[in-house]
Amino acid sequence: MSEFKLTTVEENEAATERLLETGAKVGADAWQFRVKNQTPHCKFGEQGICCRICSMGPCRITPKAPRGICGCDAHGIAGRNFLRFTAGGSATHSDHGREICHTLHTVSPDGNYKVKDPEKLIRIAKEWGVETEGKDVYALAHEMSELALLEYGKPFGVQRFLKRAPKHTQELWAAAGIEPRAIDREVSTAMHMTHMGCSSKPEALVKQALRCGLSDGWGGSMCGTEFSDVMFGTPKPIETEANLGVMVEENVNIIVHGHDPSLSEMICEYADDPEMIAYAKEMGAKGITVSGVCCTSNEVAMRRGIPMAGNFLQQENVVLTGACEAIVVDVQCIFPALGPLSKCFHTKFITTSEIAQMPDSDFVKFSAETAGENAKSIVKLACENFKNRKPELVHIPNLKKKATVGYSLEAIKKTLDTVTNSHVDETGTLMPLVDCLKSGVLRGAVAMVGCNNPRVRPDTAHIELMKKLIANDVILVLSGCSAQAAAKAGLMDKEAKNLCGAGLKRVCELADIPPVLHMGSCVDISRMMVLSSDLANDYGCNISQLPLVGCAPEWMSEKAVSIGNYVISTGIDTYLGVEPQISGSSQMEELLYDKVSDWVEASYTVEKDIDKLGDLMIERIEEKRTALGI
Ligand code: BF8
Ligand code: SF4
Repeated sequence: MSEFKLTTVEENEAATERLLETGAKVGADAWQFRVKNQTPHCKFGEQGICCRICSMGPCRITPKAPRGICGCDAHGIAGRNFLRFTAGGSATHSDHGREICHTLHTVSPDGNYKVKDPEKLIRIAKEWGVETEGKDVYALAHEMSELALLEYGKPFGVQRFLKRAPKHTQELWAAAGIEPRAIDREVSTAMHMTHMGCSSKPEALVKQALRCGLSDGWGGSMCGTEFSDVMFGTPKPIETEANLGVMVEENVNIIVHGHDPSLSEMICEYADDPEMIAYAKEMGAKGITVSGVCCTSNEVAMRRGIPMAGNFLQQENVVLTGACEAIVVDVQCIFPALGPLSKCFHTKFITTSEIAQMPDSDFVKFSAETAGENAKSIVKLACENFKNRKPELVHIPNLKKKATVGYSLEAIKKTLDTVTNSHVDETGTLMPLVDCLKSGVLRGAVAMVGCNNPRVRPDTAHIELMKKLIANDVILVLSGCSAQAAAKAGLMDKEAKNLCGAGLKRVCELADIPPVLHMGSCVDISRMMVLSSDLANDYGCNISQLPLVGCAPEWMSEKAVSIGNYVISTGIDTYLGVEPQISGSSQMEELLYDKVSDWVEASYTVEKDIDKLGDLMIERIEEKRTALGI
């Protein structure tokens, strides 16, 4: 037991250095070099005070030029930029959700996609007031798919899933005028409001940013999560491994990267097909290994136990191993750099979505209707590419850790019910967690999410914060690249309980869980919203009163801002290690870091000193405990 040791960031960095040496031999570029070329960054952009939404500009705000040509000031410009940033993220998550809803429309008992969790489908149908009695499950799936797709464009009303939130939260949203209407409408309204000559009032822009975020978290992302579970199965705890060492030198290595599980599920299916394995052997390999990068990896890890090769800033590393036959991507967070990089090796860079088309890639158009054929042809292509490997370039770092993943809300409830057996009903409750919080066995919970960003030494903020929090009896729920950072380090190994305070350690032992729980991909932060709602209801308090905070210590994407906005809108204070691009406007800072809590009872805190960021979260958790009288 005492043998348990985390993989350090230094060990990961040494592995990367070694891979970059291979890269140097073949003239490969890498993000580490491009960061240097891009530093220092444009100050106007960093502060959010460059406006280029009309061709009278671009206008940049300086002490000498306090207004753009149209007269917009720094607050209006930073506010508009922030709202557009949010709209980009919300559109992206929600469109992913829409794809899932479309895929749901193709399900059939003998088709590419099936209903793997009919109970969940029926549960959501009942929630939406749809008659389920005596209905064929596939007919119901098609009906639900159409209803879900209407959530994107319905002319009247607000998102159906809002009803999952506690009454108090719903009332706050109504009072602030931020209940999201049709998902697409909130993105369109954001674009409209930020057109030249529309809104330049920070309050109005921030409110729409919250509403647009909510249309993601409680709309598009929630559809993505829920209907992915219906088709691919609701995650349950499952063992897997993480870090580059999951790639297998003698096998055909296929990396799946991106976000939409429709593609990766099919690739995994065919990579397991005896016919394909025989084909790989014919090509000189011993078998086929599929592993993942970014959120696609989270999706297939938590449903199939597919190993996780790495997170966002490790995507180039998988190619640099020289042992990657194909990196197959769908949408989002894919470096265009993978095209030229793959050309330095034998790797096939396979793009599959019209949404994410890139130079120097092989495009295999993937669609739900032809998914089986598409996946088979991609797996075949990868197998055939095995013989093109250059053995002298092959080096897979010998780093990997065990991880238990797959803690959907359903799985958490089931697992926690084992801690005490006094509150079990058929769906489970969060009462054991409430009891642990009340008694102080657990001090609180942190939802840690988000990306890597070269502005932060990759993974350090995630890992250091996690270590600090678990040592202080704070349990973590994780998603996205934060989850992968944890898994690579070993924090999702159940043995990591030895790094916890006495209370959390006891919970880990009793429930047989790791101290940091993998809740999935970034769209699955919607799971965390339902978790916090149920927890508040079970506790008998408001979400904002719970000893619970959100944290994105290394965030980088527009999606992360959309997420942040719906997390604070749900009443959860959110702590950031990277500053949003609004520092050029004192009014925007005041709104996001303070005043917004008048509407939603939560706000953002930014602190680049990671140790301090951890202290601030613990302080906030303790403040909330005191206010609750526990
Ligand atoms: O949606 S955490 S780098 S992979 S944006 Fe991207 Fe960030 Fe990773 Fe998933 Ni989320
Ligand atoms: Fe400049 Fe105003 Fe045009 Fe923006 S909208 S580019 S501030 S003139």
